[in-house]
Amino acid sequence: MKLNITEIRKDFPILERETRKGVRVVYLDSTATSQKPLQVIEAMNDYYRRSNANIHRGVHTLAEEATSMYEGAREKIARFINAASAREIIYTRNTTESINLVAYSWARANLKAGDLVVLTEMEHHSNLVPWHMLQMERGIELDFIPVTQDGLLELETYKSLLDRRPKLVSFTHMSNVLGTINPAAEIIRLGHEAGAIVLVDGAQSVPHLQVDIQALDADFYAFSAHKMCGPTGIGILYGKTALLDSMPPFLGGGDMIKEVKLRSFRANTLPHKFEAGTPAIAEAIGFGAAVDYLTGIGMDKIAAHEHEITEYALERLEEIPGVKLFGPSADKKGGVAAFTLEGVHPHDVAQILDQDGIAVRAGHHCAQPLHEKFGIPATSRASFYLYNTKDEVDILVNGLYKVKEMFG
Ligand code: 7TS
Repeated sequence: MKLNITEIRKDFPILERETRKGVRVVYLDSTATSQKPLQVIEAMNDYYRRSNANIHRGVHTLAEEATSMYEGAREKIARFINAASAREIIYTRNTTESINLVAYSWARANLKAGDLVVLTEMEHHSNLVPWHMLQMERGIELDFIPVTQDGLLELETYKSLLDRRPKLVSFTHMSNVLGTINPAAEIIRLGHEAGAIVLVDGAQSVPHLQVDIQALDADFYAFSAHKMCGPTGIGILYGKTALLDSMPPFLGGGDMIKEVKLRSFRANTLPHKFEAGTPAIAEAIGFGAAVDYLTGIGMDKIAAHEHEITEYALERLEEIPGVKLFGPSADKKGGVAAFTLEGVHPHDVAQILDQDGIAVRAGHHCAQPLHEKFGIPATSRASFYLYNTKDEVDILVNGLYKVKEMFG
């Protein structure tokens, strides 16, 4: 069964928007953030209209309702990634904060000078800078799984890095530039065999692939709602119960405590231990609605649709003289097409496409070291989600021919 794209597009009112008179938006930037369906927008509105109250602290009806909606969303998210328990689902602000939580809490309690952390050359800055900061503070060592010219990880080099017994391996499940879907289960298994804890940056994978966290056996897994039809301002850190239990709190304040004395405190149980202060309640509820929405459609169908669009897009883009694509072939990647157009700066490409309503991103996409590896400062990037169509790919391709004409 295929996706019913006409029906799906009706759920996203923004896709009808004109960016200028007579020019409808062609949104090809879901890797940066996805659009939001009415079901999510309305769930958040309903909460503010009917049930708004602070959570975990009131006995009145509204507070109980808000708490149950907030915790209900956590249960949905736990089921969505097949976590063993909702206690393993920590609300954060986004993937970036989730990774920082691991760096500040787990890593500062467990890593000392000289300890090795293995990352990859295709990481988003969110999975680089927290480790740079720890390197400066603690003197930990960093090393990197190299990326091949085809945009794949060099697993043989990974195996030799593991001989050095890293304490932590942290890698992206899917690259936000190359689109590469990394063999996460294998990377995790090998990491565990070498005695490492493994953290996965799932910002691009959870929105597009069926992720089964227990089958993957990741120790930590980070993702953001806003890339999967949910609101901004909320993300998840998944962690195995035993690990999270053993970790010191991250931020201190209300809600994360069991008891406070003038000179001491006792931390709350999971997951509240890591959720200090009034959280993003409406956003959590919106996140739950996003998970319902994606589940209702079916992650397998979404992945199949994206694959079809990506295959078509790569084929069509390749036909354009002067276009150079980055990353592996469609069978090894998700819905991302990063490219350069000979003789035209990626920013100019994006700006000219914008005149026809086509939204693509240009720049280093927060993966500067990866661009450096390929010897370029920037790329233009089109990315696809469940609501994109082949017609939109055609509009992009026509737009690129126009760019070429303008630049002679
Ligand atoms: N990790 C990966 C692989 C990402 O693609 C992103 C965001 C992040 C981490 C950070 O997510 P955040 O929700 O904490 O901001 N990637 C992009 C992008 O490709 N364009 O804009 C944001």
